[in-house]
Amino acid sequence: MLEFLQDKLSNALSSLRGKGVLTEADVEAALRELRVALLEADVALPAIKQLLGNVKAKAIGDATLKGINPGQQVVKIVYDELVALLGEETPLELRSPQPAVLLLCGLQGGGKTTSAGKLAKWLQEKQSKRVLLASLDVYRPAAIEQLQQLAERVGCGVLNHASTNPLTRAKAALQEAKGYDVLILDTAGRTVLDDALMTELQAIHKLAKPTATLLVADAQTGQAAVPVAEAFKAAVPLTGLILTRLDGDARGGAVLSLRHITGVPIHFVGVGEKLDQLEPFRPAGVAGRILGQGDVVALVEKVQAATNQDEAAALEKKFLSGAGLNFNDLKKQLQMLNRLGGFASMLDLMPGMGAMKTQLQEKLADGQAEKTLKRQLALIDSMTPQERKNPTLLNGKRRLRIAKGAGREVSELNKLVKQLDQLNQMAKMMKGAGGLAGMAKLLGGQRR
Ligand SMILES: Nc1nc2c(ncn2[C@@H]2O[C@H](COP(=O)(O)OP(=O)(O)OP(=O)(O)O)[C@@H](O)[C@H]2O)c(=O)[nH]1
Ligand SMILES: [Mg+2]
Repeated sequence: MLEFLQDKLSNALSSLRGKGVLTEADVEAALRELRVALLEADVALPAIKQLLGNVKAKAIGDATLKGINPGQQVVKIVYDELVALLGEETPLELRSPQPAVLLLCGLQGGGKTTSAGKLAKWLQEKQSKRVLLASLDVYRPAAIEQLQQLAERVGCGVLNHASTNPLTRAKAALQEAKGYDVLILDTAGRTVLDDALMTELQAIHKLAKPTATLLVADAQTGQAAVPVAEAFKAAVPLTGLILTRLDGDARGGAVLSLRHITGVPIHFVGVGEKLDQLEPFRPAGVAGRILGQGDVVALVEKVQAATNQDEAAALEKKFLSGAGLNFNDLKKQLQMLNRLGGFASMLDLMPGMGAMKTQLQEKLADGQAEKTLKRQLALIDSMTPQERKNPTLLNGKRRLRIAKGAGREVSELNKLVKQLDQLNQMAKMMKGAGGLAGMAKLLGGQRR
């Protein structure tokens, strides 16, 4: 589902994600591409404006995190804004005097009746609710039978009443629903311009006093769904949305537009004709799917959570100055790596690291890297403050004591000392060569 949006947005951002240095012009260009992509996906203009306005402000205003490049950071900003546009995850609220009444409304063929059946199944299976389905559609031939058949397949209750007056049927349904947890009212399809049917919907609403009034909208209609939703919202107090046909070749515009424009949450999405093809709407998951850059988003989140950016900046500055790092510095670096879960999980997340990972797999297997990290930290902890500050103090005797204190072999400590030496040699070399970019790369963070 949503492949169209995914293709477009991925393309728009692909030029950014590898960029180590990002100018304002790069951001502008990416935003232009995003705008075209969103328009092509049939997202409504107000929603596009909101999204891009926020992305721009943040992309230009945010300081770059160490450990990721600016392009990756912009991808994360777009992701966050997509999530914001899609709204909070809002489960359908059923708390009410029994039974909770769900009123489904929407355009002809939008998927109301199918969704009523799917919802009944979902409520019954996932929430152990006793559900009664009632069709108030007395206009379309066989509409009542359609719901009856669905109820049989789900194994839930269904209104059995001969009246052909929607309000009489609604009354009967409310009566019959007394032994149930949830009553789902399926209404007749309508075209927005049909005043008579809108008036009828209002009368049903007044009578049934529903716990939730849900608009069932076809995602394939793109931003045409927007005025429809507005018209329904003007007629009855909508509380939520069910978006259907997200499985088809829907360009996805409705998904991004409707929440923003109606101000009511999307509770469920229909992803197929089958009865179990209804999913609770998860904004974060959908944003990830639309963007198709889950790896980058996860990486940025991990780095944000694990690294102390001030500490990282100070370390980098010291490294670049050629002042020489000591064991305190190394410890900080190792701790950051440790918090990131070591190299193994970092490699999983780094774009383009797949090949390297296979090579390193043996080394990294069984959390070996994490274990090594912890041992190295133990060795550093076993040093005196003077030793940590001044690595040249580490003669044979001291090394023996430190290794013993940490319960490790001297050879492991020797390796660690060598590692620090190499780091410092590299700093000197780089300083001489003036290879700032290469050096920054070694630290894992690229600079503007
Ligand atoms: N692919 C797909 N088809 C769906 C989905 N939801 C509904 N449909 C199909 O859409 C068609 C119309 O669905 P209905 O549930 O009858 O629509 P309705 O809103 O009740 O229509 P009216 O009662 O005529 O207003 C049916 O063929 C359904 O199988 C969905 O999520 N995905
Ligand atoms: Mg129907």
